[in-house]
Amino acid sequence: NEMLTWQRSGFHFQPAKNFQSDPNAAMYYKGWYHFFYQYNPTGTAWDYTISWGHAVSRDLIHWLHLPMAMVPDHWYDAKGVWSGYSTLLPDGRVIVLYTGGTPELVQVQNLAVPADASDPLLLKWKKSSVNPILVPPPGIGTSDFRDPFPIWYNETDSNWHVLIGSKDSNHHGIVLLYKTKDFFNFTLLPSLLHTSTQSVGMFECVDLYPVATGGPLSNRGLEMSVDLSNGGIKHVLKASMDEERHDYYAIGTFDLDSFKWTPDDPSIDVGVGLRYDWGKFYASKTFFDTEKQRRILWGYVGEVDSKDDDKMKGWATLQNIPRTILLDTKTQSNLIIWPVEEVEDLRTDGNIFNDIKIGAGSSVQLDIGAASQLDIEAEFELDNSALDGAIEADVTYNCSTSGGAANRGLLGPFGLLVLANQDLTEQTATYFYVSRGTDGDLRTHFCQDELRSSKAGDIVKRVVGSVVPVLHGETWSLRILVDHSIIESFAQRGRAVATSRVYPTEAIYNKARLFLFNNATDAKVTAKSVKIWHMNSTHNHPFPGLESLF
Ligand code: DQQ
Repeated sequence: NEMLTWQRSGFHFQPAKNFQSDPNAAMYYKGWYHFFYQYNPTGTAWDYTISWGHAVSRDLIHWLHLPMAMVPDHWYDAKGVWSGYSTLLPDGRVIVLYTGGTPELVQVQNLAVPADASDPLLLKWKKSSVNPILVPPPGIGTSDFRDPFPIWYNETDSNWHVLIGSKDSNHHGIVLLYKTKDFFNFTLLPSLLHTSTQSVGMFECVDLYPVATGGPLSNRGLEMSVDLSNGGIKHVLKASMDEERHDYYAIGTFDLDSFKWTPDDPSIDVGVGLRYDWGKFYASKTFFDTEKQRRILWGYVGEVDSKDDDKMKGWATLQNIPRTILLDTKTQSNLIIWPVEEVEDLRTDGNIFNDIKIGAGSSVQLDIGAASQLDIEAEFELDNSALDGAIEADVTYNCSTSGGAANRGLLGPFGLLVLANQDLTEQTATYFYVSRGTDGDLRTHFCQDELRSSKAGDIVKRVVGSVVPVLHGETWSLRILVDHSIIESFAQRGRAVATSRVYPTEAIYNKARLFLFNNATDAKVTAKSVKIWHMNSTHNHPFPGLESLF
């Protein structure tokens, strides 16, 4: 039916059909960005036929879907070619390490290389004859040993280093570290890279990478091999919590001598503190883009509708628009996560609105025509008199327990209603909620309210979000990518992110609308500027000449 058809994305990464999940590996190789991901060729949900899907792009936005890179075809991956990572070795070779499920469901690590390294499309992959190269070590559960990542070379001891996530007997997430010179003989280091301070369970899809705290390097991504001796470098450790299903990161220090990573603040360790994304986003990975010297993050954005609906659609889950990652040099305590600049090439038909006053308790429709594929940048100001006066006794606001955008405070909520129908009975609200404590300090929450996003049943709807730093003199800013059933929102130029999957029943096709809203009881809110672009679709852009290859 047309409601389900409408849900397919216009410009997000999406194979023609079936189920996709974890981004497995990405790299720039001989002129192409390669993307590998968990793909089920036989159905719209995860099962043991899980394989590696593969696509290439010139710009990280327009994709050419290629045949699967790897499928379960050996005993050591009979129950699935699970997640892993590709590494571009300094000599130009490419290797892939991945987890295989054995017939007994033991998780083992395997090695694969391109069958023909001169092929820029890397169409064929060869699994190593010595697989599996790693089996679970004593004391580690046979189904708690997966997702090798990243692999980097350490010149001081001429070894490759591989991280693998697991959990210990106290239910703490742990990161094992192996060294190898030949990807055949491995040494497990006696100490762990990290043990989570809290009992958060298995660490899936571990990632570790450097970021610069200031100076010229802080505007670009860094490779694992960056020289640490001059200081000014921190390391981000990230893991996916397989019970809670969220991706957490923490900023800390990586000591190359002891091979230990220590969080700056143990109370916001991996698993309890910062998230890449407060909405739906999982199993993410970064890669270093050698072409543009940036670190890029990808995660998959699962469905929150029913498995039956997925079957009817014939597909399930999306990948986010790839995001660049930098350390926030102003706060030093969070990352800046922002859609890659290439997505802006899809912008067309720009609309700019300036200085729109939104009275307390009102909404303003932005007349832009059909609003299913948009890129929005909005900046808000609060009236000074309201800001000076308002003291909110209750500063315990929390997006997820707040009741959402319908719940009024002195200085919020205010923001945008996307994928809304005309009478606003269907809408997703992306908003700020500002409060001033008795200490005089302002606190800003950035939330996305899915509670009214669809009139359909059998959908998980939440209010997601977190506190976001708004520094002195800054306006409140939102960037929102709207693409049919996915909404990716960025507050304060990427200090906090929230992604939602939504399934409107009325706010679809040319009935999808866009509004500004202010539901504060007191504050006058001005939308200083709102820029809106309609976004082109990407799925009908084959690379001339190449389609015929397959
Ligand atoms: N998905 C993969 C695992 C990984 C999990 C299997 C995370 O390797 O731990 O599809 O979503």
